[in-house]
Amino acid sequence: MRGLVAVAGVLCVAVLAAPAWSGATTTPTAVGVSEREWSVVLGRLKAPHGRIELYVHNFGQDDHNIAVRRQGVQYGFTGRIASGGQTTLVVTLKPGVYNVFCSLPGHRQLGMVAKLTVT
Ligand SMILES: [Cu+2]
Repeated sequence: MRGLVAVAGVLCVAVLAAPAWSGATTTPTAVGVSEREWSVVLGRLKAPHGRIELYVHNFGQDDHNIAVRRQGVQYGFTGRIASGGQTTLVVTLKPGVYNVFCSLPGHRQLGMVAKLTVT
């Protein structure tokens, strides 16, 4: 009986460790995002498709936010982030090139945009 329990335990571990059947990326990818006047800098420029966690930090003196958009479709956005503040934005993205930018009026035009390539 004790041996049966041990085998069952090993099977459980094997199932948990097995890769996802879908083939999709299951481990979220963290991407740091630094904002200031007037730039958006990404900690990495490429990320595998799937769940992506953007850790956004506003190093600027003004309020900013972050939006993720591709070909006119918005995939996520945050509220205003005060100077010195930070927030996390979780998005699920397919392969493609996305604009990560501040959507407060005029800020993108001033340079607060970066491109994230999802592979
Ligand atoms: Cu801004």
